[in-house]
Amino acid sequence: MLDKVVIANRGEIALRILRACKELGIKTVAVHSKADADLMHLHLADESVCIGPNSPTESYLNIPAIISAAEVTHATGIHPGYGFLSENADFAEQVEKSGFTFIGPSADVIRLMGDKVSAIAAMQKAGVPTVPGSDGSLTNDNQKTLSIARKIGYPVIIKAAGGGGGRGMRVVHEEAELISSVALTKSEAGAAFNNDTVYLEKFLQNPRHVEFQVLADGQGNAIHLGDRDCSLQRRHQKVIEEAPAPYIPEDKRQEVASACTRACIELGYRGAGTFEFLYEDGEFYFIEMNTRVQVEHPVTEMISGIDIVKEQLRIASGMPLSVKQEDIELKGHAFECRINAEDPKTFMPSPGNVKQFHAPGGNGIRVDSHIYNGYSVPPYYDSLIAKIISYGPDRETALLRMKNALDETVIEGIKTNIPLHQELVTDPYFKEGGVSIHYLEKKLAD
Ligand code: MV4
Repeated sequence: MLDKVVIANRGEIALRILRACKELGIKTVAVHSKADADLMHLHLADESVCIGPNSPTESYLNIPAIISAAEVTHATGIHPGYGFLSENADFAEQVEKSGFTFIGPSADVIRLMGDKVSAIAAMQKAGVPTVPGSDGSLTNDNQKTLSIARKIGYPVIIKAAGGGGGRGMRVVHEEAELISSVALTKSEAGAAFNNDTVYLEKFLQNPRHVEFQVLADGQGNAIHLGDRDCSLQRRHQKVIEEAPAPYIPEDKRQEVASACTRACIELGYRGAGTFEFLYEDGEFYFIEMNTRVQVEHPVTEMISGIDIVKEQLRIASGMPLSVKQEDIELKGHAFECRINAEDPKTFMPSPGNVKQFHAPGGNGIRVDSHIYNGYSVPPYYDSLIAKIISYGPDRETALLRMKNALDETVIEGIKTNIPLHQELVTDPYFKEGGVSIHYLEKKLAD
C-alpha cells in the first residue's frame, strides 16, 4: 500500500481523499495556496505544505511546487483530485519520472483521451458506440469536408480535438456556413489549446448526458459501477446528478456498460474512469472519456457500496480490484446537489465569510463539504462549497430526502444556490425524470 500521499487539490475533494487515505492507513500531505491556509483538511492531514500564492497557476497548477512538496515530505504518491492537474498528461509523466506514483492512469492513456480524435478512434476500435462523424480530423480538402457533412446530414457540430467539456465547439445548421465555421473553430482552437485539429459529428439536438463509471486495475480486471445522468446543467456546469440514469432499458445499459469495461481492458486502463455519452432516442453515443475521479462520484458510491477513491488508492498501490463484477449489486437511487457560493438568480460568485453552517442529516443523507462556521470562501477558485447526496430505495424517496435535506441546510453570510435546488427538486418535469441537457437553461430563460 502507498505509504504517504500528497493531496494535490483543495476544498471538498481534498477532504474526501484525506478520509479515504486515513481509512487505508496512508499518511497524508495537504498542499495549499496562501489563500487556503484555513482549509479544514490541513488540520486533519499529517503534514501540510504551502505551495504558492493565491493564483491557481502559481499553486494548484504549479507542477514543480507540487513535486517539491512530495520530495521534502518523502511522500510516495500524488492524488490529483479533479480539475487542476488531474488530466494533465505532462504532470502524470513528471510525477512518475520523479519517482512518485501518480494516482490515475498512465500518462499515455491520459494523452490519448485528452485528444478527442484519438479517444473516439480508440473507442470505435473497442466497439463503443460513437456519434456518426468524420472518423478522424478534418483536412484542408473543403470538398471532402462538405461531402462528409452532406452524408451525415445537418445540423452538424465541429469540435476541437484539444477541447472537451464544452470548450471549442460550433454547431452548423446549413451547408453555406460549413467551411467558414470550420476555419473559425480551427483558429479559435489553435489559440485556446495550441492545437487546431478539428473534427465533425452529427449534432444531436435533444440528448441526455449519461455517463458510466469504470474501475480497472491494469492487471486485466475491469468493472463498471453503472451509469449516472448529469443532464441538469447550465453552461456546461452540472447542477444535479443522479444514479442510475432513469428510463434506460436494462439490456441497453448492460450492453453499453460491457462495451466500456471491454474498452478498459483493451486500452490497458488503470484507475477510475468515466465514459461520457449522449443518449437520444434509445441510443448511446460516446463523446469523451474522463480519466479522473469526478465531482459526482458519490451518487455511484451510494448505489454500489464501492468507495471509488479507496479503489483508486488500492489500484495505484498495485493491488488488484477488491471486487468482481458479479459481486456488485446496484441498488436504490441517489441524487447529488452541487451547492455553490453564488447568487441563485444571477449565478455571480458569492465568496466571503460563512457566519453559520448547519449541515442536513437523517436517513440516506451524505454531505461532502469542507466548510465550517467562520470559514471564508476565497474568491480565487471554483465556487463549489458542498455536495448534498441523498439515497433511497427508489428515485421518489431519494428525491423527497433531498428536498428535506435542502430545507434543513443553513448557510449564512454568503449567497448559495440552495434556493435554485429547492425549485428544481419540486419541478414536475425533473420529478418525472429524464430531462434533456437543455432543460435547465430553457427553464431559467422563462
Ligand atoms: C455534442 C452535443 C450534441 N451533438 N455533440 C458539450 C460538452 C462536451 N462534452 C460535448 N458537448 C456536446 N456535444 C454532438 N454530436 C451537445 C453537447 C452539449 C452538451 C453535452 C453534455 C452536457 C451538456 C451539454 C450542453 C450543451 C451541448
